[in-house]
Amino acid sequence: MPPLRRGGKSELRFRKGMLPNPTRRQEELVWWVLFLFGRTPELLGRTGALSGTMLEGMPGYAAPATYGPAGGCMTQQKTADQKDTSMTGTSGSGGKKTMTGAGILWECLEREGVKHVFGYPGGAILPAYDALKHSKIHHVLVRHEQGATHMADGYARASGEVGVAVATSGPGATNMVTGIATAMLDSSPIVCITGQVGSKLIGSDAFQETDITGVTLPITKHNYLVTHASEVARTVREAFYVARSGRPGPVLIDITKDAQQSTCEFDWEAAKPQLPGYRPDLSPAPAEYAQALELIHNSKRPVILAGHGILISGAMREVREFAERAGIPMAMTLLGLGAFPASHPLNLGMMGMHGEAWVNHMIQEADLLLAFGMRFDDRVTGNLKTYAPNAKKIHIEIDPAEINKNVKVDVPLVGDLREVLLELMPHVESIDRSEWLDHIDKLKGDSAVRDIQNLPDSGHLYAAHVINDLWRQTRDGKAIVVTDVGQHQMWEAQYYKHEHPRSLITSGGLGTMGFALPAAIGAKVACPDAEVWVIVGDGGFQMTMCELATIVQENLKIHIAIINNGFLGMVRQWQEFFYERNYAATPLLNPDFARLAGAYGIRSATVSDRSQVVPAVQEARQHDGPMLINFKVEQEDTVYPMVAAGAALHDMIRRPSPIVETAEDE
Ligand SMILES: Cc1cc2nc3c(=O)[nH]c(=O)nc-3n(C[C@H](O)[C@H](O)[C@H](O)COP(=O)(O)OP(=O)(O)OC[C@H]3O[C@@H](n4cnc5c(N)ncnc54)[C@H](O)[C@@H]3O)c2cc1C
Ligand SMILES: Cc1ncc(C[n+]2csc(CCOP(=O)(O)OP(=O)(O)O)c2C)c(N)n1
Ligand SMILES: [Mg+2]
Repeated sequence: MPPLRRGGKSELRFRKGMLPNPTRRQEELVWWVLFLFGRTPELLGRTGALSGTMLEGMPGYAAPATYGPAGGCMTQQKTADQKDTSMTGTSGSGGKKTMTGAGILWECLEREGVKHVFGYPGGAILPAYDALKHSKIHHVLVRHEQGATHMADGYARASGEVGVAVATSGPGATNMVTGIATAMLDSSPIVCITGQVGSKLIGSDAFQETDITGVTLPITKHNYLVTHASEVARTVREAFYVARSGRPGPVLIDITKDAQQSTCEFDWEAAKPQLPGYRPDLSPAPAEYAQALELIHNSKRPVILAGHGILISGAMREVREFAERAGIPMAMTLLGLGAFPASHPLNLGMMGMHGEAWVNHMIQEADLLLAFGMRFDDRVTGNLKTYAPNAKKIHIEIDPAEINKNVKVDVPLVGDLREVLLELMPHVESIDRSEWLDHIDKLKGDSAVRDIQNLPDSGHLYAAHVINDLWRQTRDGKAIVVTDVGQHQMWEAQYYKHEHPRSLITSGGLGTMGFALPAAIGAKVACPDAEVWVIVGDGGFQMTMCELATIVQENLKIHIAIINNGFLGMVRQWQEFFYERNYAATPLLNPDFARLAGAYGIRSATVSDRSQVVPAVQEARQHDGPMLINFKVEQEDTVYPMVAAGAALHDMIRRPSPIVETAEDE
């Protein structure tokens, strides 16, 4: 057996180390015992149900939920176990034939349902690239390996399927690190394949040798070093299984050059994943359901905290039914936006650092919080000591390592959200909560909130206006908006009303500048018929703008809105509030973005007046190709409200201007 590096180990270290929970400790002990005496039951930390075939028939195994595209635009990827094997080439599903490791790699990817990969070649991965000529898979040549990982990530978030990125060893592999960490923090299923130097050279500081499994140990759900062709098939099958099941996440497969070049007998059936210890069947105990129901029925001021797990679980319908039946209003995390229609009367908007003021107040006043597939990120809770002090907490979560990690909960329901809600639903009583809902309405009305239509522009162009106008223009369809990180990202969350699942793709946990442009390419490749908009800052755009060439090469109709404020705006805002306006290293000297686009053959426009916003957006939509719009917006504008780091959730910095509006901005 080749040496294996287990991401699971690091998860135990990082995730469980934070948990003073005795069951976590027991799990850790079990893990070490098994590690010493056999194969590691890795992934105890970032667990969740391993779906698929390998545990079927095992005593106590309950088939996990089918996580599908969950509102995505494609049909679910199917493994060869599920699909017609006639498409899989000469070997058939049960047949054996002698193949190179490189050939097996592409064959297995095809059998896993992969249609597109994003990659960049180099010496150690050349055998794989050579074998690509026999594959039906479409390879998208990127301009930087970070872009490949974000594209795979965008592909996964748009479609609900596994995205694949490929790179060579050494610098190719290390360039992937940011994209892998981005996917890890947001539970996005990607598989990254890297070439590695020949197995005999490992450890010799060979040309372009990097211990990429070591480097990515803490930022992958799992990773593998493959040193023999005979391990390729099993590893690829396991990697997909791990990436897409339970709590999704990135998996890296590092394959030595000789493993790609040498041959072995390929046997798909024999390569079935075998992962004892990876727990697919976590579900709450009946007593926990009963406790949860009691809390729900006794609550007078409940709030649902709706997170990304709704989209991952595909639980949109169940969440809606639950909220409507129980009459419970819903606050959204940034990554949950779109999981519940923005226009639904029970949808109150985003919570947290830049969430709606009334939403944060409601959370602080609530007597019950129901966390649905969200992980109480610090951007969401503010100071934990003062967080929702009067509320009991129910946490429905697939990863037990998230329970009690940040916020101590009264009732944990560990399992797939959709499955858990289906169990709960028949027992949920309809309760009149009009008093609580009326109170929230008042809170909303009395708040000094944004009414973007009334915000005077006095000849200036505000980012909020641009984004709100963009929403008005595109709301007729099901546009996918991919944002970068910064002020524009928060304004997008506030002023673009997401009605549909997977219509917002953004880097939340790692907050990776440079994410948007490549992630949008991935989304467009996954959903070729969708209207795809990039909303990106002038700073973040310059981090991955080389991928404009990829857009042109692939002939992708992607619309790019640069919110050009001449600053690293979000950092400038922190300097404004907390560093006495010392704008150290935040003003940007920018190129002429429109001319830059022109150099790539991309149509472009520059807009600095509000009256030009709608015509430019319309032109982009009508144009038969990509278009970049450089929106030159107000330079020193601020995102409100803001919960300062370490402040209580209700202690928000509010807009100082006298503009007092209503929440109605239609
Ligand atoms: C500049 C900036 C500002 C930000 N400000 C805000 C803000 O004001 N408000 C805000 O909300 N966010 C904000 N964020 C984002 C924030 O950092 C987090 O990324 C976000 O809050 C995480 O949302 P989440 O917990 O829903 O998603 P994730 O972090 O993706 O967590 C999803 C959870 O669901 C669980 N899960 C997955 N699958 C299932 C399943 N099938 N069943 C049950 N559970 C499942 C996972 O295990 C995980 O615990 C900001 C980010 C940036 C970069
Ligand atoms: C790769 C990376 N480096 C640094 C940061 C820290 N950071 C967060 S927001 C921000 C400014 C973003 O500027 P810009 O892209 O122009 O967007 P704006 O905030 O102006 O809308 C910076 C530097 C980050 N999130 N990611
Ligand atoms: Mg900027």
